[in-house]
Amino acid sequence: MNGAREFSLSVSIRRHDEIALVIIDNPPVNATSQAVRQGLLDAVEKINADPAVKAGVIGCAGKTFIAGGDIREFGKPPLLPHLPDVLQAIEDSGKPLVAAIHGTALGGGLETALACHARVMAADALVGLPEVKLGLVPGAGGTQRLPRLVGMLPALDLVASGRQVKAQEALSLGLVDVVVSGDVFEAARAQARKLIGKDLRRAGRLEVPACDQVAFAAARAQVDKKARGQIAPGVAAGLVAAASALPFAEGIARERKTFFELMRSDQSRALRYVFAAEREVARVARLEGVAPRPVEKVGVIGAGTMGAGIAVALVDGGYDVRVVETSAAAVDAGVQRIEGLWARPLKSGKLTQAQFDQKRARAYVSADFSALADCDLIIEAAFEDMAVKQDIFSRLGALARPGAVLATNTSALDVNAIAAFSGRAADVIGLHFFSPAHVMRLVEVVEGGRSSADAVATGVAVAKRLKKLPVVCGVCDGFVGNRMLAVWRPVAEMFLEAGALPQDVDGALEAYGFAMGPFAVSDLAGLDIAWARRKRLAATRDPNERYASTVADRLCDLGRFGQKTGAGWYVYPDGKRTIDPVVSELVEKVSAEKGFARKTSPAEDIQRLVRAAMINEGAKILSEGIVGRALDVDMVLVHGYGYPAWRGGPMFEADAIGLECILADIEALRAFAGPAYEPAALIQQLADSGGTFGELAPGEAAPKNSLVESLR
Ligand code: T1G
Repeated sequence: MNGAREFSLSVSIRRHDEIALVIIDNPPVNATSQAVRQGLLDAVEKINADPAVKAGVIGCAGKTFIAGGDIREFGKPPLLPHLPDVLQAIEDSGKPLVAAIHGTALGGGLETALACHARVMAADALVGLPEVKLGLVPGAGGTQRLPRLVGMLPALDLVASGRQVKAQEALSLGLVDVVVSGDVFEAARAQARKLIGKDLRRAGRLEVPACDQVAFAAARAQVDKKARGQIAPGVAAGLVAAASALPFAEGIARERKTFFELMRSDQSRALRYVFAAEREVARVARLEGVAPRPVEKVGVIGAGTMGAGIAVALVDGGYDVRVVETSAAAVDAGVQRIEGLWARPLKSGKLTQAQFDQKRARAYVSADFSALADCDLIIEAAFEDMAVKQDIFSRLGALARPGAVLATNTSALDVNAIAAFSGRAADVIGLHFFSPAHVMRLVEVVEGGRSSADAVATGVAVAKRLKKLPVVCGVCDGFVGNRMLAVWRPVAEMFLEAGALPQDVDGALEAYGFAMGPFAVSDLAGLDIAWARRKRLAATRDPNERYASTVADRLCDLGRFGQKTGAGWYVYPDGKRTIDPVVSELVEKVSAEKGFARKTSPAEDIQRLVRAAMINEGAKILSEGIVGRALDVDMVLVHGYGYPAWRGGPMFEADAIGLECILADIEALRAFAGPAYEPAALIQQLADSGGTFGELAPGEAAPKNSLVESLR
């Protein structure tokens, strides 16, 4: 190494004194693609071959340390050199090597740092082993080096959860040696200088610290329970256990073998699809090049549960917010609700009092409608009643500044009708948040028939700034998510009439991987919302359609609206979901009244028919052009309705299973649930042609004379 600076494609070495600085520069996130692995290996060799160099620092250009293996290379034949071999060379280096961590050191990135002889971390950086979130396990020594450095229990937690760790916690765990708020490279150089001539701490050669076996077994059992059908966390826990049972080299070999097995698994394929879809979903071809309108000040109408959650999300996203209520009492209640949402992070120390005060000051709540006059975006989150919306949007049409985007958070009403009230429909969109709005990532950005492209692009841009997932969709009853729910919830109810009890259906769907079964969810959300919708639609319901909500109606008649009334499909003594014999009796009674001879349904039947209902409706949504891509439907279900991410979403799963099989399930569903569940033409068509939902080009499923197309 002669000059002060040498380059490979993505890795360069800079040297001013006896410390060499190895800089990885592989945008966007410095993933360990082949060129990086080769460059790192060359750098270690050069450092060790150059007598003028006494130690090295490994760091990255750009906004982050290595964020992991290159996801684009996954599933392809691995190219030499392999990352575990590169990291072994780093660990075995005769000269000290120190990692300088900024941004997010994740997966293979943290594994690289673990192979170094010391780690220096910027105070605002994050580290973690998120491989389980991609259905994988760490594949470059993470499961073997981490327990040796931090102990078995913390390693189990980090590897099995995939969570990201802040600098202070990393320091106290012994995961890093130094945390700095200044120049991380300078601090790493100083650390490297200290190690010159010393015995180096090589993680792979350390003894695994002793651990309480009972506590470890309990923690492993907890991991399995939490995984709800996902394989990777339990497998990762097993590899951590192997660290204390096997010599390091054998542990590494087992980890590597397991990594490749999981790479080929359906679950990993699904989770990698979800990772890509989460990033793709906000890119909508027809909005490309459309500049969003600038937004700084946002109005929110209504400070109920939704309005307060939206206001908090907006302030957290850095907007100035004007919340408007109808009376002084409602303003007080709204202020309390908003403050309440920040109270928990304040209590846990996630927010300081100063930050709380600052946020609080950015949400101005009043009963003065004219406070909205200079807002760039106004989100209406008032009562779900067309007359209320009419009043609000006609007033907004007169009051809002020209160019302001007017959004409704309606989940059930016609956005086109609401837009018409404003007299400026081009400015109107739907922004359908999910409750709790400051937590849930999904936002349906509803494009009305006359919404202008830049108003829609503004909705997408604002959702992105809130770190949410915007799914652009057209107008239909329930948009994507509630429309899907409106077809699969009745199927769940039909199983009650046929012989199951709520806990059987919930149990089957929770075993499938749903966070909660439909009846538990309904208790959480409140039975009264769906009840109101059923009553609203009663007049127009097809009398030939099978009606399966009788039990739900009777529960509502009894005032059992779910958790908020202490009883619904279940009862909640001490807050714990508990089976209620009263509900079992009611279910049996309704079955008898309707003439059903009750018999139990296998969990698999429940799972397959509920899934078939979702896929069928998803196909109709695509055919009507309500969304452009199958991934839009999947993102709504995974992020809004607890569909297990490791299954990819209903449309991805349908493709993976094969549409001929799905078609057979939908036919079985129609036989069970009635003619409303006729197979969608699109599925028949794709099954005949051997096509898949995933291969459809954006909008291809929709005929050119679809509603959205014709209105555009
Ligand atoms: N490989 C390739 N591209 C990646 C990538 C990766 N690992 N991570 C992100 N990108 C792309 C992403 O697709 C997007 O590109 C752009 O970078 C910005 O990402 C052996 C093998 C790092 C916290 O799981 O968590 O290591 O879509 O929009 O919000 O054990 O990306 O715009 O074209 O997300 O600032 C483990 C995954 C891999 C980390 C940045 N690592 N990435 O978030 O930007 S497994 C991960 C993230 C592994 C070893 C195995 C986040 C981020 P495009 P972004 P961001």
